[in-house]
Amino acid sequence: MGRCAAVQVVKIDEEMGKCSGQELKFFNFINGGVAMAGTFRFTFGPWNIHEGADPFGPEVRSTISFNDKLSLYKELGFDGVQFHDDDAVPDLDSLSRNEVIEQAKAVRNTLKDHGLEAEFVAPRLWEDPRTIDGAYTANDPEVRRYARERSRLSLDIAEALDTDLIVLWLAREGTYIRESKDSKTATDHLVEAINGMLNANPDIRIAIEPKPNEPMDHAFLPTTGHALAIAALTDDPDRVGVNIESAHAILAGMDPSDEMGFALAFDKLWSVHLNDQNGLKFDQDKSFGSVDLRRAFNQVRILDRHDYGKRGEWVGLDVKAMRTQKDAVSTRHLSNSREAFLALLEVSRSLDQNRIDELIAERDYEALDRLIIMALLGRT
Ligand code: XUL
Ligand code: MN
Repeated sequence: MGRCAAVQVVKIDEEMGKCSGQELKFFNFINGGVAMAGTFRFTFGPWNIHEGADPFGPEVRSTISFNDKLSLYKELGFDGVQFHDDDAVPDLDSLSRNEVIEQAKAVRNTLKDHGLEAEFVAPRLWEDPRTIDGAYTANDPEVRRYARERSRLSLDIAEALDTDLIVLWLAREGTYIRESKDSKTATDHLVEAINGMLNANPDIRIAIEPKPNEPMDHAFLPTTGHALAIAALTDDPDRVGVNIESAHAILAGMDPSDEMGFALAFDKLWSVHLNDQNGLKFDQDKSFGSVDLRRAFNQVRILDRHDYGKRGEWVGLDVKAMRTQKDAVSTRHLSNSREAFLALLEVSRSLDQNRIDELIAERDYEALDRLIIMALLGRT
């Protein structure tokens, strides 16, 4: 990309930041397809705008109500909302099934008022005192029953919100010490729980979000491979796929773009949680591209090259603002992550694929390496 082209891209990105959805498609059309970002639609969850508490200190920013958060989505460039079950229906354990459905329908109407759609609903099975030792894989059968019942309410909420996608982040399905649970039995319990959901509603799809650790020492489904393998054991494997989070893949020692490519080969990449992670430590949920731009570039590139989004898949973010961020600028991590995605998309689409193919044929990977680095630096 020459200097003028780089300037043009910056201008386009500035303009694109003000549009979304249809507007972007039109924008791309009148710009001769230069930006070509219209096929990607972005989501985040209300938990991604937060008060900044960490395990060692209290909240540092004031709370923004759910409705106020919804009114921020469009101006940040987002068209869709990710939900935990109780983001949509707070205190759902104390409500009847009909009350849960009614409240979820009211949320759907609010979404419509804001011009937003729901991407998925994820049962939050890790906060209730009953699930201290796991939910679907708890040793106590009463706890397993509670987890399965609560999950079925998530299906009702998803239906009321007009989405067919359930995300399962299996937070406490693992062990602190190896001897506390039997991993063969735990896998059977997970299959049983997933089957319960698949059979309760023939229209829903389940995307497992693998993560190797945190809060558990060892999780039972740590990688994309585990998630896709367990799908094959269920009553309807075609309805079980994955949501791949960049940071979770990195924590498992995997390259996120390779995990995505693997899931794409199975037609099972139904959602992504883009973010970044600085090595093997706590799950950081840093802004997309903030640690390793090339790793972020390769995620964008694999998604774009294989038409992710063309069948309605959303580009989801799961990013946290730094604790140091003041109230007035506490949503910048969201717009910055989206902007980084679009800028990397632009870099990827500007590459000379014939030249790349030649270098691959010549096996001159040093030259290919340079070509990618220079493109990321805005130099050709
Ligand atoms: C946890 C995590 C969750 C899920 C949604 O690490 O990523 O936010 O994405 O339940
Ligand atoms: Mn996530």
